[in-house]
Amino acid sequence: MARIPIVGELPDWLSEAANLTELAKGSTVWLAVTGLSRAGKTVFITSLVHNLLSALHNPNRMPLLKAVGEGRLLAAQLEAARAHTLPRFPYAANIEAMAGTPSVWPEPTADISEIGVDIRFAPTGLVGNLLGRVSGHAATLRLRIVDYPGEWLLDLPLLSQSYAEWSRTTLGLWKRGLRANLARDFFTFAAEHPATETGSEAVAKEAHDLYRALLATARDKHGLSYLQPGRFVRPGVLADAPYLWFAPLEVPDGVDRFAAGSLGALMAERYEVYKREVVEKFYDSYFRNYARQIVLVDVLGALLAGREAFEDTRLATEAILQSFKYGQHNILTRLLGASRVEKVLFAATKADHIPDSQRENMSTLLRHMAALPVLSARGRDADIDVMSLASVASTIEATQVIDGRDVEVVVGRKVGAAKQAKFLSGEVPVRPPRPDEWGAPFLDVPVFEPPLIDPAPVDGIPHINLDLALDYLIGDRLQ
Ligand SMILES: Nc1nc2c(ncn2[C@@H]2O[C@H](COP(=O)(O)OP(=O)(O)O)[C@@H](O)[C@H]2O)c(=O)[nH]1
Ligand SMILES: [Mg+2]
Repeated sequence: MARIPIVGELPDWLSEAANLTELAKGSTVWLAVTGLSRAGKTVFITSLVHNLLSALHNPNRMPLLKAVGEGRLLAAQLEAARAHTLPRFPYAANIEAMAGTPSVWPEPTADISEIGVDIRFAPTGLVGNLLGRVSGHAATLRLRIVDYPGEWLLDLPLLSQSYAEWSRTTLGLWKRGLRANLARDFFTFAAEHPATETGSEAVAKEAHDLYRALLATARDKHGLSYLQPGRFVRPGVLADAPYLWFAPLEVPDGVDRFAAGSLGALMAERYEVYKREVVEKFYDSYFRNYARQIVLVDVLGALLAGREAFEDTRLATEAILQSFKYGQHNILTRLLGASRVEKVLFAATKADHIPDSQRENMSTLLRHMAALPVLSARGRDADIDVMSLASVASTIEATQVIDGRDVEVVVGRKVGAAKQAKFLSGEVPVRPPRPDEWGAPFLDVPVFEPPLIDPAPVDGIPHINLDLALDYLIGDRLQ
């Protein structure tokens, strides 16, 4: 008779599974994909799904996902459409766009969406032996992938700030550097409307419109990204609910309450509704399920956009990191209770823009941008790792002789260009550059046309490290 293995040898998730029959029927893992707009979420999910669906036909696409590399993948198919609570991620339309002639990048999307892939696989070793008795050796993992705007995570600090505190912090930031220039009109308005004046719907709405226009300009024209509240930038389905009609006001130090009927009181009331109805609800209804998350960061884009934009991306990345830290008296711990994010990968995207030798630099830079831990931290916080990847490799590597030296370049076709060209990237810095080191742009980052793609899930899409990323995120669930 076979000996019953000790429970200590089982992977964590299995000891939590109800029983083996349950496991054979399938378990579910949520993978949330987030990042600031244009970081590459849509392209990442589209390529990931396409490569998973293609992996059976072309295992060479995803060898570093161990279930594929070890030949244990048995099937992967899109989950049948059912009554989803979230809008469905437009995978088919995106693939069609990228496989067209000319090939185009998918349309940007602004709201949360999801898509499911059912993965059938042969489990390894111990689990496989146990499972073999109930199911003939196959297990199913349902991977539910969710795309949500990283901007929403920038709202976490609001939960521990009163309206007065938030106003002071926010306007303090807008008084510095480039931001001060952009915010001039808003400050003129704020000076004319102290928090103590009689509350007026019209003034509140005007303040809101001005502030929201300021956020849009900062993002679209200057590449800034540390912008709060997140829903003013990425409203999703909320669009223009009246409780959103608030904005920060000049609130003197020491003041925390406002007289009934004042403009400050009206703003504070809406701010509190926003926190409760939008921010808390997002964490409570959605975020708590997302045990595995990947945060995409366009490190190269931020470097190119210059010092202030880079510093803003750094601030935003650091703020996003806070959603994965669970201190003892942390607001998030109170909100989420026992549900915890287990693994987070911070990934520098679009690594196909630079030669292989620079990619390590790019992940190191990302690590330093947000003081990300060097090793995954065991314990209270989520396990965190950092890497660089390209969801859709749109270039190939080559060398070019310059001044008698071999220099690595990438070869690709810029969108709209007639033919391919070689691109030299220069050295990616491993630390955020010092203020005096900015000046000439570090890198010349073009928008490359995606490669030729077969819309049928057979050949897959060339990528860099997509399989490695997925193995880090869900590999333990495919053992
Ligand atoms: N070369 C290259 N470009 C990419 C890659 N991923 C994203 N991009 C570019 O970045 C743009 C924004 O990506 P998208 O996924 O729409 O960003 P989202 O706003 O985070 O969903 C795309 O239209 C592409 O031009 C990649 O892996 N390689
Ligand atoms: Mg998108």
